Amino acid sequence: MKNILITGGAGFIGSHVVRRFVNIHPEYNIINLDVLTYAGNLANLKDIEDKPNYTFIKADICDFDTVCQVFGQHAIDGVIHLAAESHVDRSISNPFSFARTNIMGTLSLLQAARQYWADDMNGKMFYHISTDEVYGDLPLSGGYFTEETTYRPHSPYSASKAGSDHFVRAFHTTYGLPIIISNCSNNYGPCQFPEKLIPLFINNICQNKPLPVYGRGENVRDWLYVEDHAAAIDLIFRQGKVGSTYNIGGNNERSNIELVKLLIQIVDRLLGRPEGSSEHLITYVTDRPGHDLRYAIDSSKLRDELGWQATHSFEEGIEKTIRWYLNNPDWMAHVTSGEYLNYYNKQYPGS
Ligand code: NAD
Ligand code: TDX
Repeated sequence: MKNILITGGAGFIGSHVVRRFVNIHPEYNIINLDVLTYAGNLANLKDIEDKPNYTFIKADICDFDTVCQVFGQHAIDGVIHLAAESHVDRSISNPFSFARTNIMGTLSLLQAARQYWADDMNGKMFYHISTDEVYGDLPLSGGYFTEETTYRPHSPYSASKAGSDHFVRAFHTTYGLPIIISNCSNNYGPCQFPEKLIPLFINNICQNKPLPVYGRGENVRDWLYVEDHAAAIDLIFRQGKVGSTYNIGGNNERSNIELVKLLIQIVDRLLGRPEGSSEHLITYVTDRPGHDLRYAIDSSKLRDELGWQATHSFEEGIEKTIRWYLNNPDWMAHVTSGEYLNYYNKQYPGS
């Protein structure tokens, strides 16, 4: 039985990763360590919280002493590190919290792993979940990020993720820590905090609120269904080559305005409104400073080495996602009211 520490497991991607590991890997004890910021929500994991191979710990990855205690008490064999400040707009208004959590928090986990595994690194693994935004951006005319693309982060968020990636690689080179990094494109799916484009706009369309499209909506993102990302993480964690980087992408580029019109079309249809009637909600607003123009991922290394491929088409994934938000109005209401924070802070008092 191996003991796997998953950080940030109460967040969007983390909750899908935790559920997948708890349900399909009974050979692992999953320890979910999350401080429950505004983005962490244990309601995302209600269905698995009583499983015998699952433990939740409310703690801050920056709290080095507590992280060391967790390594010792739970005899951690592997780490899948997702805890982070993840929203680009927040990083523009408050870069300090991004440097603290994403860089110092990652360093705290690396240092604990290095100390705890010092006598025997065999079979151990420190896996950092990172983003394609570390590579900067691409022109609309073409090109793809590969694992060899030079780092050129533009936002405080991507700079902090680039910094954490560099620390992870430095611990491999300097101390021999067994590490893997994956850099993924934009995820979408159930349980994403409604500050990100897709859940924010689905909610606003339902409520007849304006849809704030930055600039002219020409920026392009490569969208991947979150369960396909979780499946890639599972494969890379178990079969990836130590010291390697893997790019993960959806091979599914859309301009923001194209995506917003598709969301409107589907939500209108599902709500019984004339399709496209909510387009009047589109409101062009001042662009995000330093807004990356286009992301596109070449994930052929992951496909060729480990046989991964996405199983959800965009049409299937986006309809499934929209139906989930429409069928879970209580989740959205609680998240937007902040009620869940009060509830879970009572259950798990602490920092
Ligand atoms: P999220 O914001 O939904 O969740 C982050 C989680 O981390 C939350 O549960 C939060 O409580 C926890 N957390 C934050 N600070 C913490 C701290 N100091 N100590 C312990 N826990 C803390 O993020 P997400 O979108 O699920 O992203 C997860 C990871 O994947 C991040 O590392 C992000 O950079 C990366 N990533 C995200 C995307 C995407 O499209 N969302 C794409 C590529 C990579
Ligand atoms: O209100 C909005 N209006 C708008 O036009 C919001 C919230 C976003 N946008 C644009 C900005 C981006 O071009 O939509 C696109 C997607 O925006 P976000 O959902 O904020 O995602 P992005 O900035 O691309 O970053 C995401 O993908 C990579 C995640 O938040 C990161 O954590 C991940 O690393």
